[in-house]
Parts: sequence; structure tokens; C-alpha cells
Amino acid sequence: MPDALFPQPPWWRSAVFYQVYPRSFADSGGDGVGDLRGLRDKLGYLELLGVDALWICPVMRSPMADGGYDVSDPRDIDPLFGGVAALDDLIDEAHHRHIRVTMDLVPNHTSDQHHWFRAALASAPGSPERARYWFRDGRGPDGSVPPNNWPGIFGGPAWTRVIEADGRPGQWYLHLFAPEQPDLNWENPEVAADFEQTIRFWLNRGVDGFRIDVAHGMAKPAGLPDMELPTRPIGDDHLVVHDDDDPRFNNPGVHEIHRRLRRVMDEYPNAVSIGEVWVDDNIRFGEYVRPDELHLAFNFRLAETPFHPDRIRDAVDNSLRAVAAVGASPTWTLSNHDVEREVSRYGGGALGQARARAMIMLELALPGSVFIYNGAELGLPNVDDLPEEALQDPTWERSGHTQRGRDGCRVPLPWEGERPPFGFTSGTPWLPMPPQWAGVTVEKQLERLDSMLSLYRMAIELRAERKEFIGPGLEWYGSPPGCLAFRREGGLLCVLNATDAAISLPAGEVLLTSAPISAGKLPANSTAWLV
Ligand code: ISL
Repeated sequence: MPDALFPQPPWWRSAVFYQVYPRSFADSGGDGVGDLRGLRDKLGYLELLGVDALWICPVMRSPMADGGYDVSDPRDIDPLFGGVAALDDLIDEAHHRHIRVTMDLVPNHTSDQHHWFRAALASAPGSPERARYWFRDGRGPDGSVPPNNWPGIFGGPAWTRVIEADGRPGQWYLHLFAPEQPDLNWENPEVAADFEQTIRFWLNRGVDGFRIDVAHGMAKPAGLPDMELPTRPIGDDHLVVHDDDDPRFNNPGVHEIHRRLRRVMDEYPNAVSIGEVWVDDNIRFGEYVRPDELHLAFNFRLAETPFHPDRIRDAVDNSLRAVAAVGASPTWTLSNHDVEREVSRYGGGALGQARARAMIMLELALPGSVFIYNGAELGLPNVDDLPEEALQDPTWERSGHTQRGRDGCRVPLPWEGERPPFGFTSGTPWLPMPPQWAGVTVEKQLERLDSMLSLYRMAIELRAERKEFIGPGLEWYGSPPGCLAFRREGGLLCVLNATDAAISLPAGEVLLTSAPISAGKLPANSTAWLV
């Protein structure tokens, strides 16, 4: 029993989080875009799935130039998602069902429609209004060359020139993402003070924590020096578009920002902060989750790893190592709204499905917290043939129509029925849904024990209930080539067969397998849990 000597670990250390991309989850209003009432209506489903907490992608007021990651008022909910009342209702209902609610916050930038940015545009160079952002004069005799050579993450330069009050082209402002997302200047005390106010605002409304967008951003290097431009082409899948030495990200000053944020979080003892940290080096990654910084940080190694046993083992080892040094706990994720869905990444079709089943079991067997991206539990593939006119990710325009961007992993969820929009909306979904998803609706998968959804339900339930999943430790076991096996402190043995032939299992009681055992053997591309 937990007592003062053996306190219960915080809930988030082993929680299963479910990431909701609100536009795509469930629409209650018939406008084709998912909303918070739609989400509330589906909480029974999430309770059945067994998740402990939600991470809801941004729902604050926004002109939606980047699906809500361009926030024009951080202390209001956009009417498109149902306004603040809908969030209050969602929190009540979720808590009633013992599901915690965390929301996305975007501290690195605002929308260009935020009143601060509008004031900055209306004010003169050098004014306090401009000092909340990064306005600089251009280079060259007429200032027509951007202040430095930084490219934006979505393509094109990271700078846009403004028209001054006299009607002439004037200063430039920095935006690491779209031009509609000007970067905030965190050296300005007003910026930090405003962010603190936002955190308190939502925590006081009952939110259980935050996912912090671009948590390795915010701080900028002195003098905004030019960067070495990547020689490698930027991938279409949005993975690894910069390295650790990129001056746009991961500057040392970011840690003071996180310490400040943590001091506020500590006033709310059960609340959690989870940073989006795209940092490869283990030591530098670990710095973000020191005891006085973020509680957790996303480790994207598994989401970047192909279905290859050595690479998977390496990803697991490095993810554990990165947090062990600072006493933090690990996080695991196979996909999110920025990357290709895992079924497609693992080869698509039946093979991709089998591997995704194997990988969710491997992931749920690991110590730490697990993040499931909505639709992964249905085994949805990426939709790579969306018509060009449907594409909405700013990447499409910014790259001059050379990169399709991330819409393919953001197609709305199929709930029921035989035809699009499969109960997602009574209107026209904001992205078209493939007719062949008729076979993978929630309705159909709930009926079948062998569905991806049933596997998720069984695995999450076992993970929550069996004592064999207890403890932070993990020990690798000898295993045949092409296979992986590890044992948890509590006694769970997890075996992954990444070969293309069936293997014999070690002795023990089989708790669950991702594919049916045949003639006593574990099939290719599958995982078993034994005790
Ligand atoms: O730097 C990256 C990878 O090495 C980028 O992936 C970057 O960190 C990432 O794109 C940031 O993503 C987040 O902020 C974006 C938003 O479009 C994404 O959806 C969000 O997850 C801008 O707010």
C-alpha cells in the first residue's frame, strides 16, 4: 500500500495517453470538422479502450492556418471546436469516467492574427510592440535580403517582410513555421508572464496538464547567426528535418524557460507537462526532463524506427538511457499527427498490419508512458492519394507543391456504417475518407476479437491489471537472430519475432499474442507476452 515511505508514483509515469486530433475525431455539429462535443460523445469508446488520459491537439482560438497550431487567443476555445463551455463539459465527463485531460499549448509562436502581432505590425520598428516578436531589418542595400538564411520547417524562408505604415516594404519577422506563425521573443518578460497566465487559466479550469509544442524551440541564439543548410533533401514525412546543432532549435536558454514553467506546474501537484523534444543526443534530450524542468518528453525514436529488430532494440535502449541519467521516466510513441502512420511505415497491407500489431504489444510492454495516436487502434493506414485540391497542410503550399505534407495521417476516423463519412459527421468531412475503410470502422472492429481494436483493448487491460508489468526495469534476454526478448522486473516476458518464419516460444504461460499461435509457434512479424 502506498504510504509516506512508499509513495504512489505519479499517475503519468505509466499512463496510456490517447492523442486526439480534434478536427478528425468526431463531429457533433455537421460542419465536417470534429469538435469537443463530438469527443465528449465518444468518451464511452475511450473508456472501453482503456486509456488513462487524453492529449488534445490545439483547440484554442485560431484562424487554422496550421490546424490550430497558430493560436490567436491562448485563453479561449475556438468556436469551431465548441467554445470554452464545450471544454468544461468534456473535462467533467472525462473525469467522471476517470480519464484525465491534457491539452496542447503552443509557446514558440502565435498566430499572425493574435492581437500582439497585429499591434506589432501597426507599430514602428523598435517599438515595444515589435519587441514581443523577432523583427529585424533586412540585409542588402535596400533591406530586401532576409536577416539570415534560415529556412522555415514547412518550406520557404523563415522570414517574411512587412509593409510599414508609409506603404513601403520594411522589416522582416521570423517564423520557423508558416508565415502565419510568427515566433515569440522569449527574452521579453511579457511573453513568459503571459504564458504563465495561460497555464494557470487552464489548470484552474481542471485540465490535468499540457503537451508543450516545440519544447526544444523558443530560445534563439544570440545574433541570429546563419546556419549550415542541410545538404540532405527534406523528407516528405516530416521526420528529422534538422539535427542537434541547428541554431533554430535546442538553444541552451530554453532550459530556463522550462524551469520557469515547472515552478508554476508545481503549484498543481498532479499536473503533468510533456514536451515535444526533437533532440537526438541522449544527454541533451535528458536535460529537458531534469527534476526542475518538464515532467516528460516525447521520445520519437520508435516513431522513426523501421521494423528491424536491431534498430528497435537500439531505439528502446537509447530512449531508456536518455532519461535514466536524470531520473526521469521514458515515453513511447509509434506515430502522431506529424508522421506517417505506422501501418504504412511498416510496409502497408497485411504485413504492415501484422507489424503494427506486434509493435503496439512491444510498446505496451515497456516501462513508462505510452502515447497512442487516434486511429492507430483501428490500424488506419496513411492516405497517400488525397486529391491535391483537398490538401490543407501548409507544407503543400510552402513547398511549391513538392511535398504533400501531413494530411495523410489526419483523415477523420471511421465510426460506423458502410460509406464515407462513416458516422464521423453528418456533413462533408474536411478531408475525404476512403470508401474502403468500410471494413475497419469502430463498429465492425468492436464485433471481432481478431481486430486491431480488440488487440489494443486486451493489451491495455492486461497492462493495467497484471502485476507482471510493474517496475521501471527491463532486462534483455537472449533470443534467436531476428527476434527480441526482454523481461520486466514484474516478470513479464515480451518476445518479438521480426523474422519471416515462425519461432518456438520460451516456457511460460502465454498471456497474449499479436497473431494466433499455430502448432505451438509464434508466427512471423508478431509479438507474445508470457509470464
Ligand atoms: O523539427 C522538427 C523535426 O526535427 C519538426 O518536426 C518540428 O519540431 C515539428 O514540426 C513541430 O511540430 C509541432 O509544431 C508545429 C505543428 O505544425 C506540428 O503539428 C506540431 O506537432 C508548429 O506549431
